[in-house]
Amino acid sequence: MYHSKSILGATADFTTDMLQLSTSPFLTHPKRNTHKICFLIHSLYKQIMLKAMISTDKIKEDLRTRFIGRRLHVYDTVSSTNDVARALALEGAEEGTVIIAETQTKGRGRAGREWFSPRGGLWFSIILKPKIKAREVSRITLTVGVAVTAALNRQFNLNAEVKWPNDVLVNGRKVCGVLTESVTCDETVKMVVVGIGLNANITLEEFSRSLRGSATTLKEELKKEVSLESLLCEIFYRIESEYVVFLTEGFAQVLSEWKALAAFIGKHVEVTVVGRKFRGMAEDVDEYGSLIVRLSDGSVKRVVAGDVKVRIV
Ligand code: BT5
Repeated sequence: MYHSKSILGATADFTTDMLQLSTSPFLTHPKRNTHKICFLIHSLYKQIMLKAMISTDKIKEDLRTRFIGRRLHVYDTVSSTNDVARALALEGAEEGTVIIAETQTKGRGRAGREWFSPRGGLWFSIILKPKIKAREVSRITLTVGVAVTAALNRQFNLNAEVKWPNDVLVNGRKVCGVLTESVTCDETVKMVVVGIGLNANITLEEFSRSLRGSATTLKEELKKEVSLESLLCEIFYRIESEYVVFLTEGFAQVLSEWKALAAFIGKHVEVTVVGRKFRGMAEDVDEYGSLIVRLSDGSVKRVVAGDVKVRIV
């Protein structure tokens, strides 16, 4: 079943804009030509707006999954798709329900960091209800990282890599971030919301100066725009496949796929945990998704994903 709230929302927004425009002094100019020009501007604006919308119909045509994306809520603007997903999940939304927004006003990363979410990107959250323990939640982040990376490499022939704990990189720059949030009870997971932010049809000039050095976009890497709908379908398909493997066969296979795509295993890294830094060799990622770092004195530190930053030095 598909919901098209956003399409209606966008149409409503557009109508409002038109009404606002048509009450402007410019539009009420007596000369006919002015009216014609305004009409043309409106038509053009309408075409641009409709082109920019993510089409639920196109997604429906391409979808190859059993449950991820079968229920879809597409919005024009929300604060954060993770918040909408969480609210829907608490109201009983089914596993696999996806919430997509064209833009987010309060997109966030881990530890409340800001996530830049302009039009042209893919900002979406998936509701999952895995029967796993709370300590396994970081496995979901790694599973989704593998799936998004594989989708990018397959669709665009890129050399995307995963970076612990929640990034996907292209040419060493962040193209995607994953934010996994869960509701647990007595160490058992009740539901997980996986938020995925993927810089698709955005130019780097749109980013702040500070982000320009570390981020990239598909448009920048491929020198063209991509179909958001077919990319979404590929990602849904990959996430569902990896997720089912994780739940039915165990995490080992997904973890070995993750390691094969990992950007910095075997490299010297600087790790910042809640503001405190240390350096060492990123040796491995264990079965619970913790990073194993060997320090210069030979001892080993196990770093749990959380408010952690890692950079290659
Ligand atoms: C993440 O956090 O990378 C997780 C991002 C998840 C975003 C999605 S969008 C849909 C859903 N709804 C949400 O509200 N969130 C999810 P973290 O590892 O903490 O990285 C955050 C850092 O990435 C920021 O502090 C910036 O330095 C950087 N950043 C912000 N926006 C970015 C962007 N669009 N592309 C690349 N880097 C960005």
